[in-house]
Amino acid sequence: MREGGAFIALEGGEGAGKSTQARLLAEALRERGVEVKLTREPGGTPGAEAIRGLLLGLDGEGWNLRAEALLFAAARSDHVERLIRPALARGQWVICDRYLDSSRAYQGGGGGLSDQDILALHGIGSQGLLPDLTLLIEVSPKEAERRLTQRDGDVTDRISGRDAAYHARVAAAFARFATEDPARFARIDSNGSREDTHRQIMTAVTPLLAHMA
Ligand code: T5A
Repeated sequence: MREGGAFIALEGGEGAGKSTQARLLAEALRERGVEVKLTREPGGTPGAEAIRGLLLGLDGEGWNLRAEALLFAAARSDHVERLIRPALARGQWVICDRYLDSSRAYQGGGGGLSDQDILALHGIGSQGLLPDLTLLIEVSPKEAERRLTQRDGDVTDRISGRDAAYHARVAAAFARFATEDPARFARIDSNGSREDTHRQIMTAVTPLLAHMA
């Protein structure tokens, strides 16, 4: 692992509980005396938040697939250079709600771009920075829909509103990444309670805590 803080990303489909679990993890780490920077993608810096608005809020046809991938990579580049790397260098732990594997799963698995192309953009934009640990938060499509309907009613953004086949390809891509790289990924079953999911996450984070102690 690099010098400085640890970098943890939470990944998965919409409604899996990533934001909820990112907050709970940040609180638990702070209680243990760890300095935590909680952030999200797309976003995290003023420039990246502006790109978020372009990506998720645009009315009408939206972006073509390659432009979409470039915009996510551009937002990530600013986020990595201005927030993530400086925080890690200060010894802070960065907890990021979505990161590179979302581009690989959505623009790659869902949209059809090659993994090689997504990783090439990441090499240019963010010098290939990878998390120390990626928590893949998994939930059944039915449970995700129940949670999102309860929270948002009929409102969706332009990516989460894509059809079920797209989201099935996204979920399959996430699962494949985790299988291919078990050293970086921990798969978390989030179909149960918030507390149960949080317990699994703390178990996955324990080796990092021990390593940093
Ligand atoms: N995207 C993003 C790309 O296409 N490429 C990229 O490179 C990146 C970075 C981002 C969109 O952009 C796409 C993916 C997305 O479509 P977003 O607004 O950031 O959009 O949305 P999501 O990340 O999808 O976040 P969501 O809020 O939809 O899902 P979360 O964060 O997984 O879920 P969360 O924690 O908000 O929980 C949803 C609801 O369920 C409840 C919560 O209280 C909440 O109401 N809940 C539970 N209820 C019962 N039991 C539990 N265990 C629960 N856990 C949470």
